[in-house]
Amino acid sequence: MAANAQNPFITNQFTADPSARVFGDRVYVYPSHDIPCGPGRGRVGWFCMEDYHVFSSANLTDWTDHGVIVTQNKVPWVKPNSYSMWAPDCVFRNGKYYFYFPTTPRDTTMGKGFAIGVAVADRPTGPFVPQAQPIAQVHGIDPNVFIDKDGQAYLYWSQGHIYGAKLKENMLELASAPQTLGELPTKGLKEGPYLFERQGTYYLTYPHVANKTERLEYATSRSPLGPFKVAGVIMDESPTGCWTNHQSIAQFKNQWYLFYHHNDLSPAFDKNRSIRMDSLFFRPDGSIQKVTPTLRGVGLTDARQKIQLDRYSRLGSGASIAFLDTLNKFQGWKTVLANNQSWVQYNGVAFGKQVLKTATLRARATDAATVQLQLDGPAGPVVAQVAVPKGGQWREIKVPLTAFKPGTHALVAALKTNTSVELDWVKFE
Ligand code: FUB
Repeated sequence: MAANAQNPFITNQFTADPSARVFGDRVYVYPSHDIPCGPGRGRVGWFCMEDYHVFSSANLTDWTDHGVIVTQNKVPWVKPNSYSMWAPDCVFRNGKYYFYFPTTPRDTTMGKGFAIGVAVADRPTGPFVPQAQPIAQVHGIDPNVFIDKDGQAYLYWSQGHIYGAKLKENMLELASAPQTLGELPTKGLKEGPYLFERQGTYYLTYPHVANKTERLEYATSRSPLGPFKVAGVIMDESPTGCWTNHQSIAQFKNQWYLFYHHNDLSPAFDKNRSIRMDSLFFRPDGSIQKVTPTLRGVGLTDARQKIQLDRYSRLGSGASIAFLDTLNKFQGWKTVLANNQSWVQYNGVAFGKQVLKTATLRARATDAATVQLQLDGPAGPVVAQVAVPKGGQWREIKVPLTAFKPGTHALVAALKTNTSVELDWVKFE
């Protein structure tokens, strides 16, 4: 499968809490939409979310933003300007799409905290029509809906514990009393339930604070409401301290994927997050192999596209990553090579069979620099040599390829002069 969803894979806005669903031949991702708080908009230092977008892709490479599907002040029961549209989910049943979202109700007699609402649409991208009232008897956040093979639907949510209940056929009301899903860790916050079934095993996945910040864990059962047995860790805590993580797991074209989030575009404030995806694998006994987060993401990158080296697979000594524009982080990143030992490697570049003749590198250097493009690792064959002129401006420098090797290769950009250089992207034609 050819795909190159580098991480984070949505970079036009902040996104979090991705719920990925396969509807037909596309993957739809329903995330939360973080925005910076401001005067009269949310609470300083906290989550601020006023609406939801949906994104979709047929190849995990090209993502379409379908725009806003639900917004706080158009939901009749929501407290106006509460900016608390937290982690959602969406499922398909009997020709309709049901979008579940937690937020703050206007009616305080419902109790403190969050309620969970539903909006219904004929298409996965909406228009979604919100119900007049939230789901009765449900207080909490992070709704997740699972429909079992026998057609019974279940709603899961969190509020200190993780809860589950059967849903009625109408998908709008509970069909059984909420039940606490026990046998999960009792110490440390648990939230964000996401349940799926594979080969008769029900996997309940959830973020849990086992130490300082959330890591992704899972428990398994032979039935949707348990009893569950804690089974392991899917992803360790963020190495850079992003306090939350939030997952969904989906199979698309015979490959399983973990969707999660990190604060890539807002390293100094972890309530402005960005969604990511990486491949996920099961061991023969059904257990989940721990996923190491990557910048490279999933699938192959076509050599003719702009290859964003800063979403690297490996970095040599003296190589580092920085924002292209620290005042507008949505512009993305650059790779900085500091000396003649520095290199960056980007795996999974699909060169195809048709001979490519040139490489174009977007780069800049204060003093003249020479960059070699190599295949298959820092000791691999050189396919192009790029002279980056001095001057410090960004330039797109096109050079002939000295060799062409068909197929899929790791691409390396290595600095060969003792001057520093900054690289944005490279592409082949
Ligand atoms: O996005 C707001 C909250 O942060 C979610 O509801 C939690 O799961 C955590 O990711």
